[in-house]
Amino acid sequence: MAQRTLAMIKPDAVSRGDAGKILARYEEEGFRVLACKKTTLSRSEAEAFYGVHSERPFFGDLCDFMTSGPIYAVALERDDAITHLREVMGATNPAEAAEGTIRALYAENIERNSVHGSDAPETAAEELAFHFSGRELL
Ligand code: FUP
Repeated sequence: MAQRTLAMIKPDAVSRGDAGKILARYEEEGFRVLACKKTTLSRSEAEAFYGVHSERPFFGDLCDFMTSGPIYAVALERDDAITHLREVMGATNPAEAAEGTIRALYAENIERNSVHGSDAPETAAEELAFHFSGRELL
């Protein structure tokens, strides 16, 4: 059954000029791009988006990185979208990411890891609503 998920193409990938290649990969993997916007997160937006990690030692650096330049927020739809996107992204740390995954191909390190993908139906719904209004996702 068709399912929606939220991807972000992070500042490292956008600044290198890899965003188009990553969007093409999503389409090659059978995702429909429901909505896509280039935007720059404010500090408070980054802190809210990654709020689950607020007590972790990397939280400050992660928010610095995520506000360091533009990102693409991308709403994707496909059968089994959440699990499939996580597979296509690869492990959080690109040194551990399987060959051919987006992070293996593009990511620099565990922080500058090029892409985000929602990890569960509840977070996908929250993260889609974080970036897009209901009428942008019709
Ligand atoms: P993922 O779901 O693969 O994006 O990974 P997590 O939710 O565990 O982590 C969210 C983001 O925090 C990662 F994309 C990068 C950052 N992070 C670090 O910078 N250092 C770490 O040790 C773990 C995560």
